[in-house]
Amino acid sequence: MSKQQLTFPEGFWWGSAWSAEQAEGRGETGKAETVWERWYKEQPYRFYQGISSEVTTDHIHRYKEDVQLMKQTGHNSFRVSISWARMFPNDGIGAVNPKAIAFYRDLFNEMNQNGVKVFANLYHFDMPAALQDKGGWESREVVDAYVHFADTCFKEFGDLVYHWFTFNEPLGPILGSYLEDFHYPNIIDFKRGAQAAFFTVLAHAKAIAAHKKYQLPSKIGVILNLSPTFPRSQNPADVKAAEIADLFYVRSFLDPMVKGEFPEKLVELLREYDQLPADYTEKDLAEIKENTAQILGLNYYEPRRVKARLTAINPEGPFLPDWFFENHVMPGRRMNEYRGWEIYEKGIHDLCMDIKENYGNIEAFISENGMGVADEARFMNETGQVVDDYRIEYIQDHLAYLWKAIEDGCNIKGYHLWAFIDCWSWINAYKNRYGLVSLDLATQKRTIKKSGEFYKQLSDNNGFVY
Ligand code: BGP
Repeated sequence: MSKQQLTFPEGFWWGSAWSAEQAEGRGETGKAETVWERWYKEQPYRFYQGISSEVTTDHIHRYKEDVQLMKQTGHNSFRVSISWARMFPNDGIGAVNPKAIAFYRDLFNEMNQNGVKVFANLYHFDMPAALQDKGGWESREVVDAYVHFADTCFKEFGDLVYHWFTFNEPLGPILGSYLEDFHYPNIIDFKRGAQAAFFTVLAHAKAIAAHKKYQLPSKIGVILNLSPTFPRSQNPADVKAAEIADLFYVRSFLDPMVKGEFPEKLVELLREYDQLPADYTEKDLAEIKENTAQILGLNYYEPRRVKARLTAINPEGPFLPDWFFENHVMPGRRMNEYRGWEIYEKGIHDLCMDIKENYGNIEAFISENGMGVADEARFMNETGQVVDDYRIEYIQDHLAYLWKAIEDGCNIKGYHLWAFIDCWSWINAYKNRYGLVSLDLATQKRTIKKSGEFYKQLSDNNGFVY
């Protein structure tokens, strides 16, 4: 096939993302303990090479240098998260921290002055530990504390932020905390997870209502991790398995947060197995219906492939979504061997088409997509630059399908890569490097990777030859 220039719509958002807990470091502003710091204290061995979130990319001290790096790698937009624990250092509630306000205002000003639009996310897995002790997302009191935090952010930073997001991947903490043991407090209990999920959706709606009050020019939405679901075959049992997996992992947050309604089939299924949350009111449902996302961030890494369950489950064991399906690995597919994820670039097109066809073609962008690689120093040349042609290829392959989605009428406004500079990641710490810029953890030296240079050209040309 002959090569062609793929040009994106004017004003397309080129950028990347990270989050407070993964990049800032503790700093001296004062900050409440987060669930990650708490968990690390209790079980440091759960974290790769015993590295905690306190040892990070030290963005809090180096943000001016980092904003210059954003510029040098072609960013016209960037997603940060605002740390709830830093804003409210007294256990996530009480008096707001003037030093935290000063830090974020400085950072956002610096970004704006350098042509980098601020995409601010309010929650990226970093619950203040004291609020987790009060029940975390299972507690209405914590929902109120979150809404107060959100309201404070709109008031303090509303003039500097381009777009707001209530949550990053709300499904993650529910899966990790209540079903799969990768997030504090590591409970296995679906029904409690359903309650926490319900209150997360309610918190999203209440934050949107608070944002409306300020009549800011920004939009507010949510960032969801959505893997298009595919059955192993067209056999009805496999198709049914895929439908159920899709309800649990895709529609569970997408429907209530974007359409204002929980999927009926999921509600019926949970009722049948007595797994519906106990605490919900008509007023909650009305608030959820009234306050939906105005913009949608799509995190896309891999497809979900499933088949009908072949092995029996233990009906005495805890209720889990995988009672209804088994994951399926399609033979012969390209994999990200470090993460165990299938690389399926067409999935980005499928996902965008789903949003176009089933969610009113709401304004959306790719808010995460990227390639984690272990021991990336292997790919350094003699000048110390990581020569990551594999990442450039990965980005191009996905962007070609994103471009096609736009051609097919999807309302896609931008692409943000995960991540900007190599940063700390939940239990994987610094195992898998994702950045456009590499980090020497010992010296904090940052070096633009080959992909960072590519990204600058991509953004300057608003496209690339493919
Ligand atoms: C997403 C999260 C990010 C980031 C990324 C990579 O789910 O929103 O915070 O961590 O995944 O994941 P990992 O670093 O575990 O490979």
